[in-house]
Amino acid sequence: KNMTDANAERTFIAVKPDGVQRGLVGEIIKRFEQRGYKLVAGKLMVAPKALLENHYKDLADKPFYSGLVTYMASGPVFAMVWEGKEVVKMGRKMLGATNPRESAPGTIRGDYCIDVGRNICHGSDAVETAQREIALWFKDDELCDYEFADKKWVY
Ligand code: RTP
Repeated sequence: KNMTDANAERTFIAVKPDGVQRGLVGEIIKRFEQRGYKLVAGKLMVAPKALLENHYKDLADKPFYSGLVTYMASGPVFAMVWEGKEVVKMGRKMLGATNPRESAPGTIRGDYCIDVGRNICHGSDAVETAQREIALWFKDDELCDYEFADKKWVY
């Protein structure tokens, strides 16, 4: 592979059930594609409760935890893995603050939502978290290793 380790950083991004319901899957994919990041995995799935409980295990003692798991299990989510330089940090920046009313306009949440309990997307908060979440949501053979065929089909 002709890539430095830094350029091969990966993050887990998910369009939550409200984002899927509102038809925002394409918009969210589009922003990461246009920024220049590489999609290495993606699937639409209704997440099993056990998966969500594991995903959010650090929030188990929060008052909003059970509502959060119910919300996340309420319909399909679109789970993705994106790759590229500092994609974990940049992904969080592109999503905006957790509370959409504190998300800057121009960010995904800042442009499309209002309530923290319906904030349409998830992004890993650190490289180690990303590795844990990717392993939780995807099997190894669901991750695509490929290079962009730069300038082969477009001029
Ligand atoms: P995410 O994991 O979804 O990217 O969000 P985050 O790291 O920015 O925020 P975190 O504190 O880990 O919270 C996870 C999700 O829980 C919901 N939440 N509800 N006060 C509330 O009702 C409340 N606070 C958080 C949000 O959906 C948040 O994204």
